[in-house]
This record gives sequence, structure tokens and C-alpha cells, in this order.
Amino acid sequence: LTAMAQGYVPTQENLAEREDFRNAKLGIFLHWGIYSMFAQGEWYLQNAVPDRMEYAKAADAFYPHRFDARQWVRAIKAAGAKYICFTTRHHDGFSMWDTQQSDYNIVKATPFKRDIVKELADACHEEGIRLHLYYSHIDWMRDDYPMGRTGRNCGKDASKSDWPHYFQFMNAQLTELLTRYGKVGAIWFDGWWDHDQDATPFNWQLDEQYALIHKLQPACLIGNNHHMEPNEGEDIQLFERDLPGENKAGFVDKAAQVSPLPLETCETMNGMWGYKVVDQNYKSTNEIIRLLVNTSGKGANLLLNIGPQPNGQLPALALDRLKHLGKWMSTYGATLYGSQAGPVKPCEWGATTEKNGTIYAHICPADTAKMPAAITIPMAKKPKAVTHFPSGAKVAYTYRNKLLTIDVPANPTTPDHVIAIKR
Ligand code: FHN
Repeated sequence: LTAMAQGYVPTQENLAEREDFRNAKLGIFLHWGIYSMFAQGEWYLQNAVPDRMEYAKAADAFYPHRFDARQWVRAIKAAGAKYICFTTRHHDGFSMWDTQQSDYNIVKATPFKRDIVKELADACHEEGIRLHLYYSHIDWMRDDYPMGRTGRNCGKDASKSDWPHYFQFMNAQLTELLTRYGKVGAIWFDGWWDHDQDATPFNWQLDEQYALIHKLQPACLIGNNHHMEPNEGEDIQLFERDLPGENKAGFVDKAAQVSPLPLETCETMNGMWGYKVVDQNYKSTNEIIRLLVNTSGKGANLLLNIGPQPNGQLPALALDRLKHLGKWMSTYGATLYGSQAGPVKPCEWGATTEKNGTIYAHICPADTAKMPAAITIPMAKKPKAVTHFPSGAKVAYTYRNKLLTIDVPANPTTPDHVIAIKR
């Protein structure tokens, strides 16, 4: 790190924003771009197209006539999500706003000609939901981006790589994003890992880029999906497809240490981030609830992904999950929003959250056949009250040797059986 990044001191606004983000618990990730038209996920260019210029022609047919930002935002808000993270530009380099830095964008290159980021930002601000912007460090289209381990078979000319030019381009784009669309809750970077196998460490000049972002919007949080310890200047720590501290996804040799920064886990609703027509394998609402409870039980937020269709609509199954999740959150959200990780970390029977001196035990084993007869929670003192949530009915318990033991009904009727324990 250069001198500029050393000793990054977040401003008061930034710290307040971190708290706001920490309390949010649920966000919806949206991967949407011209790749949605090929309906094979957001990596289609890298995976299947030998000539990126042929791929780029798809822009001329992108006309998502059913796109309605307000409808998206309302459905997402009704699900209980407090923020949206939108792919302003993914690795295919296509910009979903009216950027002046390249003509390869939604307004200049498509017949649709509408600034998607603007419409989404306006809808988010109107509905009072945070807006986070995903921004790819990688670009499979531009020659000036110095190729890493991806984008090698799309017909790019490696001899034209020009990092200073590309860096300036990115910063000019980020400046647009942070000056034209009102408050941006976070910039969510992705792609650092493209150069993780370089013989000499690649210098992304993150310090300079982060300083620019914090100068333009001091409260704006920065996250970088690099699967490593946070760099100086980052305000949130991201875990893709892993709970904080896990390494099921196998991105690095060892699981990244969990930092004291606000935490976020991102995961897909089906299997793919971008729309994939054959991927209808959506997680059930109960699975999503369990995932959310487990992330909250780690003190993290869940950023749950949807890949909108090429016509601009959210897939019916995604809408169904949002609706059912919203129903559940309208009652149980109170046990998650503003909570911290509770004393029992995610385990076979579920997880615990804690808020205002009350522990919430969420009993929701993945395998309902493994419903425990009882759960135990370490507590220094006998609890003041143990009740069922939300009914408030008293629950029988024993307290011995600093251990609270609560019997669990054999067949709970809710996907997540919640007990409130007042310290
Ligand atoms: O390559 C991307 C992928 O397409 C997607 O955007 C995910 C989201 O976390 N991030 C990268 C893979 O780590």
C-alpha cells in the first residue's frame, strides 16, 4: 500500500453508514446486462464466444420492454430487503448507464436508449431503499485492460494493454456513478482475482481509487470481492457463497480471517448469477430463510442474487421467493434487523441472533428429521424470560451450570421455530 491508503480513517458519515448497512441484514443482488439475452449466465462471452465483436452486436437487439424499475424495487422492498446491488458494468464491459467514457453502453448501443442505472437509482431513492453499485475491475471487451487469467479467448489484442489508460477510464466512470445518481450506499468491486496468479503482484492502485470514491461520497462503503483480508480503505468484507470464515467455495488456500468490518455473504437464488434459461433450480423459501438466519447468526448480511430476464422482468420463481420471504420477514424480520450474532454460532439446529438484550434462538435444521429434542445455550446468568416468538407464550426451560436448556417441539409448524430469551 502506498502512503495515500495508509492510515485510512473513515469519516463519521462513513461509520454511520456502516452501522446502517450492518443493520440491514438482507439485500438483493441483480446481475443484468446484454448477457441476459443469451440466457446462459453472465460469463457467456468468456465461456463461448471467440469474437467479442460478434458478442457486442447483441447490444443492438437489447430492448427490455418490460423493464420497470419501480416494480423491481417494490417487489424487493416487500421481501424485506433493505438494499439492492446492481451490476452497472460486468466483466463483458457493457455499461448499463449513459456513460460518456465509452459508446458501449445502454443509451448509445441499444435501441432501448434508457439509462437503467438512473431509473433504478430514482426508484430506490423514492422507495427509501439503499442502492449499491457493482463495478467490475475486469473488462473482456476493451484492449487497454491488461488481461489476467480470464478473457483470453474472446479475440482481444494483448499488445494493446494500457493500464494507466484503463485506470483513468474506470475512475472517470466511477466519478459519473458517484456524481450523477444521488447517494450511493456502496461500490462493490469484483475481478481482483483475475490477476491473482501473476508472476509479479499486479498493482490495481486500489488506494488511489478508494480515495477518489471516499472523496466524492465519504459515506459510500467500499467492498471488494477478492476473497482475502480486507485492504486498507475497504469498509465491508465480502464472502462469495460462504458464511464469514468458511471456505466451501474454495477461493483461497485458507478461509479469510473475519474482520471487524461489516460483513456480507452473497449467494444465488438458483445456481447462476446472470439469467440462465435452463437453471430453474431455485432454492426453496425455507432454504433461503435458513441461509438468511445463518448469515445473521454470523453477524453478516445476505446479498441474495436474482438474474433478471432479457425482457426486463424478474423471473416468476424469483418473484415467488421474494413474496414468501416478505411474508416471513414481516413477522420474523424483527429478530434479524439490527441484530448481532448471538452466543451460538450457526450449527446443525440453526443459529442465534441478539438484539437489545434478547437472544433469539432460530431452530431451523436443514434436515427437519434432525430436529433436536432440546437445545442448549451458554449463559452467564439465568434468563429473565424465555418465550416463544412471536406469540410470547412461556417456554419451559432449565438453567444449570451456566447452560440454558430448552425443549423443542417435535414438529414445529414454522420453517424457523424462534425462541426469545431475555438476558
Ligand atoms: O465472476 C463473477 C461472477 O460473474 C459474479 O459476478 C460473482 C458475484 O459474486 N463474482 C465473480 C466471481 O467471483
